[in-house]
Amino acid sequence: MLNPRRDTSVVTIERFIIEQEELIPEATGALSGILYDLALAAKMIANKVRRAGLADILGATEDQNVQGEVQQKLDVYANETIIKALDHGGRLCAMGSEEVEEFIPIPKKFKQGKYAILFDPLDGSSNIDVNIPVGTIFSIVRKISTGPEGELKDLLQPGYKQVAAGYVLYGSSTVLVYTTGAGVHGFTLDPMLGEFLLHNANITTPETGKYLSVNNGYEQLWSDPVKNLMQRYRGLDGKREAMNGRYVGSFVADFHRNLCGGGIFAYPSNAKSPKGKLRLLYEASPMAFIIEQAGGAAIDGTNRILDISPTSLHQRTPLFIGSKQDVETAREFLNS
Ligand code: AFP
Repeated sequence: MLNPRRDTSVVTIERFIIEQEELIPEATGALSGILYDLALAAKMIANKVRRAGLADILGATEDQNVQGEVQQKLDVYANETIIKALDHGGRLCAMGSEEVEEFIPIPKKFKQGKYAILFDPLDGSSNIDVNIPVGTIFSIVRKISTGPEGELKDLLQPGYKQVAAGYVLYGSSTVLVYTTGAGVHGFTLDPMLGEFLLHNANITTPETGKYLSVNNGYEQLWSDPVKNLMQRYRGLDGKREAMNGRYVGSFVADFHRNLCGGGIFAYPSNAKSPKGKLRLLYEASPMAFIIEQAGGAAIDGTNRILDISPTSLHQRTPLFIGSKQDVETAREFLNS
């Protein structure tokens, strides 16, 4: 059967966002405006990433980010591009970036808006120099503070409060996937047109899948329940067929593959990193919103990621995210 959107029409992200907005009578267009601005920033970053080997933009800067990690030049470019694309539209009251320690206020010269945004400008950036896909992740919440300007508490909200979340994968093509709580929709950037075109409306993820994405290098640091869980996924306890190991080391790339093909991405706690590595607000929470909208699940081992109330901007969380049954297996092993 023909899919009317895919086969008989060309739907740009702008058109799709407008059509989605029209379904909500009270919508003011502010959220749509933020999504357009993000799509523009994504095109600019994609353009830079594509030219990474040509221009003088590979390699590290002299600085470290808030996580103590060396900042790549493209990290800095992506961070500044997103801030500049979003700060002046009158739609946001605050921003938080994985690359910036403190909360980022909206400059006083611009109007304050009713939303706040958190983003990881270039996730997986240690992979850039070797031409491996990287991504951008974003999460949008409503302003909850009552003063005229945004406050930290606007950013420190549990994931179930998100009104939109998405990611951009700068891979063999540039793909933008987002949800506003009404399904998960995927767009591919046509580089000739400079437009994101709808390629997959209402993406769903399989109930169980074949891909296992985990860094086995930490095995000796894992707890026994985590080791036993991985034995199960690898089919070594004879209770399931072995999953295929796939680990890029760019969360967005691993997540996107598993969203489409099914399976699980795991970054458990280990003896050296009791909270794992991934950041709750910049990585886990937005992807948890997306995976749940696609029919999957995300937990920290015990708790639903979307129910965790953050206490700081850069807090980390262990993460098990992907197909519902595969995440349920993690819950069983880690709580028995
Ligand atoms: P970078 O942005 O520093 O490359 O970190 C990427 C990341 O946060 C996430 O994208 C990966 O899944 C994860 O780290 C990889 O971490 P390990 O190297 O510890 O497996």
